[in-house]
Amino acid sequence: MATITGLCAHEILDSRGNPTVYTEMEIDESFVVSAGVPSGASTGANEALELRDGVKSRYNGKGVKRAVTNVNEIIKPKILGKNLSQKEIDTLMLNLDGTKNKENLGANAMLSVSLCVLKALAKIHNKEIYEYLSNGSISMPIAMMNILNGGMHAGNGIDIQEFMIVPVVKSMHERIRCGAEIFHKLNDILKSKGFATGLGDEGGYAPKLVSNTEALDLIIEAIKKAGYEPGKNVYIALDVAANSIYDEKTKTYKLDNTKMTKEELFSYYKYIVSKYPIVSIEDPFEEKDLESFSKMTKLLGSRMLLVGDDYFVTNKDHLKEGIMKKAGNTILIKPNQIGTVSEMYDTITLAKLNKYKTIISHRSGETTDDVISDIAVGLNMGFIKTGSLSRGERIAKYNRLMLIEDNLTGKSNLR
Ligand code: 2PG
Ligand code: MG
Repeated sequence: MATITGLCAHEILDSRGNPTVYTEMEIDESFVVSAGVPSGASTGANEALELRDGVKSRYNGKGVKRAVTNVNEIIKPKILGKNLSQKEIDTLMLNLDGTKNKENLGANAMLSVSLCVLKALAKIHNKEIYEYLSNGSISMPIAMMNILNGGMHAGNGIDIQEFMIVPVVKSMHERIRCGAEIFHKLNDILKSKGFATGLGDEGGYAPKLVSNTEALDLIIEAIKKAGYEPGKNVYIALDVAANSIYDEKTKTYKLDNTKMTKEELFSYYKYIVSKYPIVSIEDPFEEKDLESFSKMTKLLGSRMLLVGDDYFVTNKDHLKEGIMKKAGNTILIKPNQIGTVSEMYDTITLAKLNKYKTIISHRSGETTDDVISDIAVGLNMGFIKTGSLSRGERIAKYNRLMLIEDNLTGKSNLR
């Protein structure tokens, strides 16, 4: 059995220039693995706590020195010399933390260690992470690529947070090629119409448009110009992230500068899914409104993915409630929403048992850590959402997927 012989956490920066946790773990004094933790902007109220220092004079309160110290001074002495076991190390940290929401240690501190354990386990088994995770069957995911950013990920006044293209072509390489070609055509179209081509947090364009349907029209145009067929080999997915357009006081949503009740918003969804090849909508209503989510699932669930992110926060108890209320048919899985790999597995297992589809997801603040690509393949997630076809931290995941596919198809022979 392998033993943990070293552990050291550091404060590094994420893709938005905010501090995050990066941890290195040594096994048997012979090799070191490392993991970087991502960070969200549009977070669900029930996500596990991301511990930040709150010292205004340092990184505007966003420092993670306390989380780093928790790894180096609290977790480290307890796990040095311990056997390398995902369940045992995760349970040890959960007990050490002792809270429901990881408030003491911080989910960022815990996840950095938990991911190191996963990576080290793959290594001692002499396997790639996706191989280690697989129970025999392996599949490349369908990617949802966020080529036009709005909401809290861009300052362009577009309400819907993510406009994603979903290429459904044969291989991972072809899906990524298709995404990149459409992304570049969108650039040409935006330029020719006089729009800015600056990027949002997830690497998609962030033009100032008059409406959300204008964004959809531009994407359809880009798909066609790139030589693909909307609704045939390329579809559209949306993350409305409805929490961020919801006003608790008036119980209304703001879309295209109009206040809408939940019923009006539902009608808007019915209209856009009848007009555009939309195959997936994430977080269509604010996270407490499971009832509207259920209604929408009843009406549209047989023809499209209805994805719970802020509703479920990768947490099996929240997913259970969704299952009971028949709310959604798909769960977004973000490792840092829950904080340990073991709990993430449990949630994925519960989802699969109940025939919910699963999408592994990046966060809007990312590092170059590409472990979610291995998780997508090894656990047969079906789908991955990892941003646009630009910015190193997003591309790292796509590149890893292409290399995995090359491994799987025997195209990785060095000699
Ligand atoms: C989301 C995510 C990732 P954030 O809402 O699905 O795209 O955004 O990381 O800001 O929560
Ligand atoms: Mg979301």
